[in-house]
Amino acid sequence: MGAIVEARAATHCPYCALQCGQWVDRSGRVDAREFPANRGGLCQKGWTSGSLLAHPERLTTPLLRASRDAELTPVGWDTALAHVAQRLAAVRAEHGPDAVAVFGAGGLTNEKAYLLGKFARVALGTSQIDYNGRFCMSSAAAAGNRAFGIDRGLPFPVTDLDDADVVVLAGANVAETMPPLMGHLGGARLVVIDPRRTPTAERAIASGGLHLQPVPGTDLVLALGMLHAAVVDGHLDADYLAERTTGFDDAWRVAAQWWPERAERVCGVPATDMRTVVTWLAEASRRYVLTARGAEQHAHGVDTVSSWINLALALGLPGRPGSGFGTITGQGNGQGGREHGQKSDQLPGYRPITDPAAREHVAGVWGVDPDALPGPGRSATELLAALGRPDGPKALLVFGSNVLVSAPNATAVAERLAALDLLVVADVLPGETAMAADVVLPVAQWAEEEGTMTNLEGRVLRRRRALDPPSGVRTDLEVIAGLAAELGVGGFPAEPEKVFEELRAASAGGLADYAGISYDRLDAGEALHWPCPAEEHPGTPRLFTERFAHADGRARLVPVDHTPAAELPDVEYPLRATTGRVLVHYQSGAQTRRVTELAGVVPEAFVEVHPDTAARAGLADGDLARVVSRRGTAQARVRCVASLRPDTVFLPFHFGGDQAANNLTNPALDPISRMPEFKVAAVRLERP
Ligand SMILES: Nc1nc2c(c(=O)[nH]1)N[C@H]1C(S)=C(S)[C@@H](COP(=O)(O)OP(=O)(O)OC[C@H]3O[C@@H](n4cnc5c(=O)[nH]c(N)nc54)[C@H](O)[C@@H]3O)O[C@H]1N2
Ligand SMILES: Nc1nc2c(c(=O)[nH]1)N[C@H]1C(S)=C(S)[C@@H](COP(=O)(O)OP(=O)(O)OC[C@H]3O[C@@H](n4cnc5c(=O)[nH]c(N)nc54)[C@H](O)[C@@H]3O)O[C@H]1N2
Ligand code: SF4
Ligand SMILES: [Mo]
Repeated sequence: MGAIVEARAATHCPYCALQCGQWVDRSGRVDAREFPANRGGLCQKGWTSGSLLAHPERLTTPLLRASRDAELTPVGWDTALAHVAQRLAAVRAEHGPDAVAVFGAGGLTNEKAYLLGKFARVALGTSQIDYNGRFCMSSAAAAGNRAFGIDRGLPFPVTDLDDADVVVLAGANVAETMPPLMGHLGGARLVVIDPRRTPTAERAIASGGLHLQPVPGTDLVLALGMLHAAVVDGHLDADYLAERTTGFDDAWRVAAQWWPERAERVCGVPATDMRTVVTWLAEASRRYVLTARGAEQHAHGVDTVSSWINLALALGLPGRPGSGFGTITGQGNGQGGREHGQKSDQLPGYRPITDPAAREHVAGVWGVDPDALPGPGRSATELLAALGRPDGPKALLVFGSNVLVSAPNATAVAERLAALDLLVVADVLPGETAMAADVVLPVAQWAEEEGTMTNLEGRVLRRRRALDPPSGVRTDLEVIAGLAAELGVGGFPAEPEKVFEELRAASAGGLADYAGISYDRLDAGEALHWPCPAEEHPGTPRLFTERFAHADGRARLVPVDHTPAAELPDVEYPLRATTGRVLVHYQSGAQTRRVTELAGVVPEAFVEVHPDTAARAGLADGDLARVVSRRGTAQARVRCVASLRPDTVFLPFHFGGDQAANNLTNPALDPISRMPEFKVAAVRLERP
């Protein structure tokens, strides 16, 4: 590795998709950096991220377990990589290429996501690769593709929101999940749709807006009721619908049956509130509808997002300057991570793996025969469920995900991991999944490596190295390249810029076209949003201003109807559990549970319960409770919350083991996106 020249590096936060600007100096000290997305702000996670660089629990040497029951012991890199390559080759020789599986992540840089996808298809020859974005953005992505012909979370710069008059947030708790984003919403009347009175909902009330509190899993009906109100109260934008869309009549045939009072009976939101919000949206000049995981992580998440898009289209929002529809991407590279081929059905540039022209283009860049590229594989949840089964993968490589904590039905996932012949995890810290592995590969963190990330507005950003990784640690790219070399396969560079150059070529002509983006342009300070097909192209900050990405240039309304959650409350499991996030923890908590300042604020799992509901279960505020579903049990400290719906409880999913919310969750999948239903499971409360 070369010497670090600058005293501090201009980079971005390791965590969420807002990708706030950071300075990191040679000793790993983090400071806030002025950047449009965060305007010089950081949240508590960003401020404390530097403490993980020299953390005492940092993984600094490969670990290997000689057999399934043996302890993990330190080994050298040569031994570790040779062992993995030899075991992978043996599994493949015995069971075929699809017996080796790869699991990636939306936190990986574009370069890593790209190289991992190529590694799976070319070096391993397996179709079995998917990633944690299936748990995150896949429903929003599928609905965006269906309506607009392209999937870019925000099709406009995040700073466009600064001038908004009205913003509807469906299932987004941005005050906790992207605090600096609230700075862009300061001038708007906010409407927050969330079963809980979150800090974001409080802000909505303070802004003169509304907090709508639907039953978890019923947003689709709420949006249908609002579309009905839009039509009946004369708010349709008929000119826009005629010029820029198709499908309104079919969508209306469904919505016609959902007058607000009828919708209210299913979703619990007062019909008058539906009408009020529609009037606000229709009468304001600058207005946005944004969705996040609360509306999307359902077994009918794609249709639910479509219902919000239908409403936005009926009111003429998408593609109109100063207005729009968007979905708030979650992970640091959640956007880029879903474009470059680590998804089971996809090749770089957001190309479908089943499209012969796409296969030919990418195979050309990779120097392989298109017929040698595998077809689509299993989606994340299905992949995990197949591990160790007779027709399923026998070996799994994980990069950047802590599936033992974050995947649905976590107890069953633990059984599947235990049934593998070989589990390899590349991680920075000893998270739950890493500690269950046969081989642990210690990798560099964000401030120790170069690369690119694509933030929630489709802007490509440079991640820059501020300091060298601890000795004994390699970058993910070096690990992937090293494994390919051990397997005897060439064509896997480890230098980020070289990988990016290849990615540019592979993405050229695809929907997510990066061909015109280069490290030089980014380092010169250009703000490049994809698509950017040529070096002379300025990038595309705003999509849809002239046309949508379907062949006819029009957006599509899709007729979607109410479908109940996959699991409904009954006598045995009378409550709806929903899950999500708190400000101080990130995802599976592998990182933030190790940051003292953060772990001190929320040290253990909790369950938010309405006081009456708690009393009925014989529980009081501060008691330890057992939350029980058909899949398993989670221990959590009771937090009585009077503003919560009495039929609903909420648990954060940031804790593992006995405290894992995912012991409860239902792996029911959306039929299109294959996203699991994280946001609704039937549970009961017990005293321990
Ligand atoms: N602090 C923190 N910030 C993060 C992350 C983190 O782990 N911690 N993760 C990042 C990532 S990857 C993501 S994906 C984003 C997620 O960002 P958000 O989507 O804002 O986060 P969640 O807490 O998952 O869900 C948002 C809200 O949905 C509500 N909800 C539950 N069920 C329903 C429902 O049926 N309908 C509606 N309308 N709402 C419902 C929940 O009560 C919750 O308040 O956050 C990113 N930022
Ligand atoms: N019940 C419930 N479950 C959920 C959700 C929910 O709302 N409710 N949300 C889902 C969503 S939206 C998401 S995005 C997932 C996220 O859940 P996970 O996929 O588990 O994501 P993280 O916790 O971010 O896991 C990242 C792991 O990778 C490591 N890591 C960090 N950076 C790097 C790197 O550069 N390289 C490598 N190799 N490793 C790295 C971290 O130390 C950590 O162990 O959880 C999903 N699970
Ligand atoms: S909002 Fe997201 S990107 Fe910004 S500091 Fe917090 S975690 Fe990091
Ligand atoms: Mo996510």
